[in-house]
Amino acid sequence: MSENLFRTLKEACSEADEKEFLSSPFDGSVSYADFFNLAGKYASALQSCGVEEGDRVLVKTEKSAGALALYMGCLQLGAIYVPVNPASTAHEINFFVSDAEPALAVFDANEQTSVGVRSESIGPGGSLTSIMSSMASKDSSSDRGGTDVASMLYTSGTTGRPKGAMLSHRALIANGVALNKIWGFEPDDVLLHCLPIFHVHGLFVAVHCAMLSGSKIIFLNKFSVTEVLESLPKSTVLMGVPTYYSRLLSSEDFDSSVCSEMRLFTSGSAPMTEQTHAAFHSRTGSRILERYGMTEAGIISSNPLNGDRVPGSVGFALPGMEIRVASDGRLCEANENGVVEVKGDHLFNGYWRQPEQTSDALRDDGFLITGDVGNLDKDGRLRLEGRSTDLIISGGENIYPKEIELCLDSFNEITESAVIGVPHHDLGEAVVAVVVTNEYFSLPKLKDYVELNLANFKQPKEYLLVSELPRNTMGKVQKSKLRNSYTALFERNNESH
Ligand code: MLC
Ligand code: AMP
Repeated sequence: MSENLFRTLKEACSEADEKEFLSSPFDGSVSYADFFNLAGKYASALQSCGVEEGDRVLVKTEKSAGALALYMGCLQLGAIYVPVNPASTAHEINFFVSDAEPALAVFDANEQTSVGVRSESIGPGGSLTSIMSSMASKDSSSDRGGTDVASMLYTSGTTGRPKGAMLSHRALIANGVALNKIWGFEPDDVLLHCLPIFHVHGLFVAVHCAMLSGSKIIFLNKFSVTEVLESLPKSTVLMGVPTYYSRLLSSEDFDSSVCSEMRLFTSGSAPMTEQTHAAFHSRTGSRILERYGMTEAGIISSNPLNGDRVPGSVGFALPGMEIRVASDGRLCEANENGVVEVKGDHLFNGYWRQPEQTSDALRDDGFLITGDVGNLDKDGRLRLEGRSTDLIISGGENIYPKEIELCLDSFNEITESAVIGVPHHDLGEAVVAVVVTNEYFSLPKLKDYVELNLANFKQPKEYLLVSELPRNTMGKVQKSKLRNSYTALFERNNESH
């Protein structure tokens, strides 16, 4: 098999040519042939803008069929695709640009952004769209492949500074091929796609899985209960984060009749509660297949397609991946908790220009330290029990408290802050800021300041003003105490949240 991701995907769906690939309420219907024609035009347009093999192309756009074709065009040209959350603030974008040093930054046409590098835009009236329209579709594709980087995705980190995880052609092919096989994708599958396309989950896991079988994708711009309910009867597979499933369950219109064609529901990116799993089964008769992944490692483990899908477990290591659990420098016994470490074909190449952070994340024998706490049973089934870092996962988005605290502490009227994740009925966890302020403090002014600096999903859902933060004898803030104190803040019966 080719070690070039573009060629692998194109060859896999070569027989699908005239078949519908994307069906989107906004962008209409796009066949596989149209899609690759568009990707080739984007590849030509990028080249005419001076983008060369190995250059980074930073993309901050809303989800659309055009944005997906731009991704494919980058792969065809051999440029490194760097998608970022469209909710990112100017402050965050400036960081990504200074770190990734892209040859080109691409925005939506309605966004006026000056970032110090060449910028173009897509969508109606977009400058890159206009260049692309007059170009011939590129025939050839780059020879990059194997360990060459295909895409770089920013992940937040304990230092508060996002790091670019470099993902190679080989790793993305290995992960896509393994998932396509174990989840039993067939050409007549219809994937209902409502995930964002700037993450591993929505971009690689979902899109590659479908393309590798030449399957159709119903491509929604975002998750909405109403639109999902409309599209489910025409779909066979849905991939989601737990929030999608709890939101569907809160609708009375969601029942087994809308799922009559569905053969697979998968969940991941955040823990799914056993209650949601059970409620879903009793409502629809289907068991959600939970799997576990990470930007740096793609999908690591999965419950079986055929066989027991055990609630609370994230299943077995994928083919080509090894999982072990370690504590205090030794391997744990069966069912004993420790930190999950993984190694195998899907692992990233390291963090962009961060050799120290890369070596901190890896053991000498190449295992990645995930930071997740869990245990393996004697059959190799993994169960996750928590995290060794104070990472917050809100609606499937990762947020490191440090990044929020740095922002809060730079606001003049805040003396100190501690940011925690608190259980939330809809998002799984919600960001809460506990702050000590001086007498001139104004909450509306703080909120304006935070809005300017942090993407919306990172902004605290609640600010709690306290006179001091609890500290241990070493002076370290006791976040577990704070988490315990505020654990019921967003309980369902608390109507204000
Ligand atoms: C939006 N908001 C969030 C949020 N998303 N707040 C906290 N956490 C989030 N994730 C806030 C906005 O700031 C806004 O606030 C309000 O919610 C409404 O915004 P919205 O855009 O309309 O929200 P909504 O569409 O409801 O989005 C929520 C969501 C979405 C859960 C549907 O975030 C989502 O699709 N998440 C999936 C993330 C994902 O794909 N993760 C995969 C990571 S890869 P206000 O105050 O303005 O109203 C990975 C590896 C693996 O982890 O294993 O897969
Ligand atoms: P990200 O860095 O955005 O790729 O997020 C990776 C993290 O998401 C993992 O380290 C886990 O903490 C979490 N995660 C992914 N899948 C699951 C799952 N099924 N259950 C619990 N946590 C998960």
